[in-house]
Amino acid sequence: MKNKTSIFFLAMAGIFLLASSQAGAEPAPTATQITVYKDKSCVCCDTWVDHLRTEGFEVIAKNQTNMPEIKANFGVSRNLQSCHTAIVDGYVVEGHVPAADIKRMLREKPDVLGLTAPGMPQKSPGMQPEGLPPKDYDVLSFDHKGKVELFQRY
Ligand SMILES: [Cu+2]
Repeated sequence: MKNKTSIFFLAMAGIFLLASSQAGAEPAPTATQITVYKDKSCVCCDTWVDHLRTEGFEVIAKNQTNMPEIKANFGVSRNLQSCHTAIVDGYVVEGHVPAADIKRMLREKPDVLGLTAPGMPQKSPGMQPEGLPPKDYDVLSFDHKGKVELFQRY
């Protein structure tokens, strides 16, 4: 009789431990997927991809030979262009836009085509060592009608 009781309590303790460990385990957050189109020889594009991965994005990098065509198809006009062009959740991200701005856009869901950092800002993620703060450039939003607005000033 004594033996049966202790087995019962051991089993109960086991169930309790199992239940509490499951309650404490939070589901792993799913990483936001972003597809980056870039030229194979673009080094700063690869460094920007690394920046996105460091910031928790799941990056699908695709080497292309027709970047001007891709930019045109996504509605990135000439004056807004940079090196790589990315697509995340239906938005376009052109050039060295910091991950923080992409996350903010995905949170706020503005009515725009996307974000761009035109040209090749020297003090931007992908252009300077990872972890240094972005500086001396603007991230712009743009829509399909050609309306361009300041999204973030660095
Ligand atoms: Cu670049």
